[in-house]
Amino acid sequence: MTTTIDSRATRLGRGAPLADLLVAPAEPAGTGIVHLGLGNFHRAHQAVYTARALRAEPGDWGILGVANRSRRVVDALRAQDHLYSVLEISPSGSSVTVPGVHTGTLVAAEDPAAVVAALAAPSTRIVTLSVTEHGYRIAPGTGRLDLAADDVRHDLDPRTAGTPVTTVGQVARALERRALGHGEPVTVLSCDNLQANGSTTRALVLDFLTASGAEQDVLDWVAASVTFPNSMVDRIVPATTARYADEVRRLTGLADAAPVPAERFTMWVLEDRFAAGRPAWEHGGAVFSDDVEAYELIKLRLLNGTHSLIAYLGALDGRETIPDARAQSFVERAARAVIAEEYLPSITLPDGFDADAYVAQLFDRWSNSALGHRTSQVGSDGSVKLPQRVPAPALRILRQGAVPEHLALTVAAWLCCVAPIDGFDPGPHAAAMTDPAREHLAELARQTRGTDGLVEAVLAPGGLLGDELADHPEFVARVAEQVRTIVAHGPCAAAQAAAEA
Ligand code: CS2
Repeated sequence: MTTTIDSRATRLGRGAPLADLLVAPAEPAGTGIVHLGLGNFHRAHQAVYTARALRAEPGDWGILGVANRSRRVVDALRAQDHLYSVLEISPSGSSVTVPGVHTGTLVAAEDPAAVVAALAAPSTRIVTLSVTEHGYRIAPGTGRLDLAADDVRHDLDPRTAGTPVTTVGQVARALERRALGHGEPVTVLSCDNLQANGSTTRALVLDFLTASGAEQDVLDWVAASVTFPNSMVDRIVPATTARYADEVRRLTGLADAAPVPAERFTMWVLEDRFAAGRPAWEHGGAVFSDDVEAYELIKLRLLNGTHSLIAYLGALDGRETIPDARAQSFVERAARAVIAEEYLPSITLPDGFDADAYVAQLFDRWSNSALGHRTSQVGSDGSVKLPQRVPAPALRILRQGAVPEHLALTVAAWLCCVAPIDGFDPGPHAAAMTDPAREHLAELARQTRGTDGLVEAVLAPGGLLGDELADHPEFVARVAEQVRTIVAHGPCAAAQAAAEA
């Protein structure tokens, strides 16, 4: 018989299976965290660390989860007393746990005023974010807030100050309210794959406050009472499909409308700079360190950057999943080359860091075929992911007088997947990739002539990948050449050309 995964209070007492699955046995005493971005990543990462922290040290660190637009997860969670399962999938088998740390949910698009009120409440001591790279509205190339974006302009307008729709707008308006009201300190903790994610978030919030004409008192209060720790987050978490719910039901007998699949591996390294306390996340395995930057670069480049290359080459080769893509020998060779020759030399590794072991573990993680992580998921949003992954290591090599062949291949393969190229069909997995720049790329393709024109426009100053790659015509030419090779001969030939260059 299948029981719905709900009502911790009643089922616990009856010895239902849920009791054995719950990570945090008692309901959190109160809500100390408001989280923006109620996606799968948050629910399989921070929520699990928080549950383990609460099991070790109970406290009022329940999480109010805010979804940006979609009601789907919120409706499901509300119907299940905010309980859901995390299905850990490894090649040797799967297991289920139930974090049980969410105390409520909101949908930002439906009630932005309630989101600002929650962020501004004195009981909120930490604001966490996992809103993806796109969620920060960083202007291409500048690293600053995109003050020209329609939704940012909406949020800056004094007439709509109470109902901001962007993440930065919501956080900034709430901080302003805290500053002018009770003044309780708070921590804003980004859990996204951005370089220096805490410092970047702080800069974006300050850009917003300055552009909105915030009083100097507010800026002074933010400087004194709000911290923005940097953090490196890591766990591969695919999108949910029906087969995961079936698996949870098979393993536990529980019906869960919002399960989250995840690999077993998980890692969190963060700076211990919290303005108003924090859960004892170290009990969940989080590492507090002053050297977060090195871990961020290792993760963003070795894992995320290479992931992008695997996803684009794989999709162009007709592969639906990352493990299937990675299993193609030309993809594996390209992935190993981009790591060894282009990403690793760009990072000063922390003392004692075992790069060989880390890389071996990456290839194991990418081989997890039971997880079924899609190339179209990793390949989505390349226009906002690649700026975090590619330009800095590419420029380093270009300045030494060489061409980063596999980074050029990464950019070329991305363009082949998401930019319209005359007479070229990139296949169904590329077609399934979403990217906020698809329309812009189509416009550039209309305005320019041929592959060279398109690549030049994409890499031009003020373009999607920053200002500086355009100073290196040899890079621009190589990307264009690789686009032509992919179109004429396929991704394997392009990878071969990169290896032989
Ligand atoms: C991936 C990441 O989709 C992507 O761009 O590279 O989501 C990756 O799976 C996570 O960052 C792993 O921690």
